[in-house]
Amino acid sequence: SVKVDPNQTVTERPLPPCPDSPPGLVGRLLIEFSSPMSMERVQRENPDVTEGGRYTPSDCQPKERVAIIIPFRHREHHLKYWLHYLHPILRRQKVEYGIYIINQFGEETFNRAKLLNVGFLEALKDAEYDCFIFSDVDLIPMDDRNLYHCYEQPRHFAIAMDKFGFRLPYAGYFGGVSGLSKLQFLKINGFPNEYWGWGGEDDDIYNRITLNGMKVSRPDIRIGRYRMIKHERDKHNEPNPQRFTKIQNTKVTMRKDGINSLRYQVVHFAKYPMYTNITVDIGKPP
Ligand code: UDH
Ligand code: NGS
Repeated sequence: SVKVDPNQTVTERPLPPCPDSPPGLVGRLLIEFSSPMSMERVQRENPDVTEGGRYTPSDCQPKERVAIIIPFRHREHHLKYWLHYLHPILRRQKVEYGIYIINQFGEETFNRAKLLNVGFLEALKDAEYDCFIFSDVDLIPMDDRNLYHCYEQPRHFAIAMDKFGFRLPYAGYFGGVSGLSKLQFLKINGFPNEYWGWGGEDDDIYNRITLNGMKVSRPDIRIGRYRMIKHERDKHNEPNPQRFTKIQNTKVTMRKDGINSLRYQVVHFAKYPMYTNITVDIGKPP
């Protein structure tokens, strides 16, 4: 806040730290995907979000800077809803954040975990982030008390999804929405780059976490609720037949496959009003 002295010199007052439980939260939210959505409306309703989808609370000083990384290809319809719901939630949570869409270039087999690794590095080139939240584009939290920041241990946010009857499908599930601090992420050498197609990459990340002596933290089951936007199976993201054997080998592969072996090329980088879009060529399966 800026205060003008009687002698006309301008002095900066430090903002108070943001509270651990932001007072403006509303709790359970009504989430639906039947009313049409447009980017113009999202923009109109979020005037305090700045270019590239960045936001900083104006009345308090957040403890950390959060990069939200979304793996993406051909899901424009989902992205509009995601931005429509998440910008106001994150604002109420008093998060300082930036939104990064990591768009896989071309039509080769999709690779979610590799895109997330790219998001980690590219976000760090853009600003000094301390915390990384990795979210599928079709998952919307149903309760704003599910706070999008980092924790003492790697966090699994999407624990009670509608498609699983609002329960965790299995004890080691780490899919959908997860968050790691910069240090936690580097400790596990980031995510695997070698899971092409659907499945298993989230289980590999879970293995990396536990093999490195960490433990997944989760919100209360009544709070970690999510709605998934229903959709058909994507093209070029078929179930990966190698996934079952790969997740048996995390202990040996994690040292050489990860953020230390990541190779990619940025094809296009653009800051739009509601998000930053990074189109990347991540190659194809061997
Ligand atoms: N993603 C894309 N484009 C794709 C594939 C995946 O953007 O072509 C992203 C997107 O953020 C998605 C995430 O990667 O939310 C995970 O994709 P997924 O296909 O692994 O998971 P999802 O649960 O679908 O969205 C699983 C198959 C659904 C079959 C449904 C049949 N009823
Ligand atoms: C497991 C997959 C995970 C996946 C989870 C939920 O079986 O990658 O199902 O899938 N692991 C393997 O295939 C090894 S879902 O019901 O969302 O399609 O996240």
